[in-house]
Amino acid sequence: MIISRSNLILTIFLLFYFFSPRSFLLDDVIPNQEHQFDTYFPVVHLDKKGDVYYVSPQGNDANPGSFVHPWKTITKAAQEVSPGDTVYIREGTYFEAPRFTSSGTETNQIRILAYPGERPIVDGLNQIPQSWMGLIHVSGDWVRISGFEVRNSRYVGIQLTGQHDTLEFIYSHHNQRYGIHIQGDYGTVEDSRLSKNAMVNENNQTGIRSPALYAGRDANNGITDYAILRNNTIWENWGTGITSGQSNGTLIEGNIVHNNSGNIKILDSTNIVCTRNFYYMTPGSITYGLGSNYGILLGDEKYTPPSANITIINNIAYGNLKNLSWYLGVQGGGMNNVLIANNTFMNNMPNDTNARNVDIASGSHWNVRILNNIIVQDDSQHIEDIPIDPQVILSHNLWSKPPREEILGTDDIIADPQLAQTGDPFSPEWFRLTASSPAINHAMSVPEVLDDYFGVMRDSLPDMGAIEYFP
Ligand SMILES: [Ca+2]
Ligand SMILES: [Ca+2]
Repeated sequence: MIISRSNLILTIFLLFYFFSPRSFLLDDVIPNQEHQFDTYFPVVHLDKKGDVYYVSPQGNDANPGSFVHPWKTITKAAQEVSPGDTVYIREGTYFEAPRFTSSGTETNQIRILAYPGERPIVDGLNQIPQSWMGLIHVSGDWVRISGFEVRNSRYVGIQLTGQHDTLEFIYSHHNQRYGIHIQGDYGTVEDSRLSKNAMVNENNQTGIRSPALYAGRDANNGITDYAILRNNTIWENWGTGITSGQSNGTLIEGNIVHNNSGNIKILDSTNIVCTRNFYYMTPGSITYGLGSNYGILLGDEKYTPPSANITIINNIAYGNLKNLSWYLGVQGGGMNNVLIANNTFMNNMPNDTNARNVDIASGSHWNVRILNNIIVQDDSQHIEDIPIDPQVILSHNLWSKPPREEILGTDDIIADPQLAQTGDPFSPEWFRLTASSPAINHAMSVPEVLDDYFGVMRDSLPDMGAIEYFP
């Protein structure tokens, strides 16, 4: 008789089950069927994928860390976890600064998860941790943390210095410096919320505008590679919303970034893709007029590395000081192989003499392409301040009012783009094209732009702006 491996495991399990004392089984059984494991055997771990532990404020670190007898601190869990282990954190507030130094593997991540339906809070009371550390600090690789609220860190909310670490469903707020800092390579932050970070600059009192979400400055080699910052909501931070700085290969995708001291900053970075983000300023918001309130700001500060290969496509910007800008840093330089395509840039901050909708300083630019954008400026302010430079190529843009003659391309359109402008202006739907929009089918094909803001594939005659029109 041939017995398959899974049948053999099941047989052994059943033998254990029926011939074991029952108390032997109860402690580690997952009490909630929402957790799906390929093979979960609570006692014998014949096909071991890792242990499951629990932490609760009502627990005790002398306990075994089971559901019935949980640990008390996340710090204890951090000391005990091995590859493949899962730790569920129960509801409550934890006043501690756990450090995850153990590494998982690609197939056996270490998972630190909020218990389903519960939201554990890690609170630093503005007293911990020490400078340059995260209140939750991850130096191991392949660690996944999900569902936490992190607040009042004396420095960083969560810091990732290992590789392949992932954060998801995090709410990081009221931290003194960064909300989340990815330093190690292949870090991911998704579906998270960040607000009221850079409290050190509350009401613009210090000028220390620490980013809420920051990818950069790998402690190992200086450059943070391949961070993914995706589908996060980032608002009312006293520093920059998102910064990619001293990094390579960062993907900034699908974020809603609004009313930060500045919204998105890309500097000292190579091979960056910034796509499908919606970023805006609302008059009357707490940061409005404090700091510089830029939309996307490009430039270099450290020149390690000098920025190059930046792709900015399918974004929607509304009411920023400058919806897109590049500044000349102290060491000079220029925009190096930059594509700015199929964005919708609408109105900059009113009544600000520094405001420009699209503002690019002169520099030693190379292969800068500004294509298929919709640029709307409803008031009398400048619609562009772009250098007249053969390396800055403009084509197929729609302008609501004329740019300077040298900036106007032969296939450009000067017209009202006829945006929907119905419902909430601070929602992407407001920026959809209507049926008679002159932007429809008048973009040029750009290989880098296959889909639109909503991730919908564009048709064979692409439209200008961030959103493809479908009747
Ligand atoms: Ca690196
Ligand atoms: Ca079309």
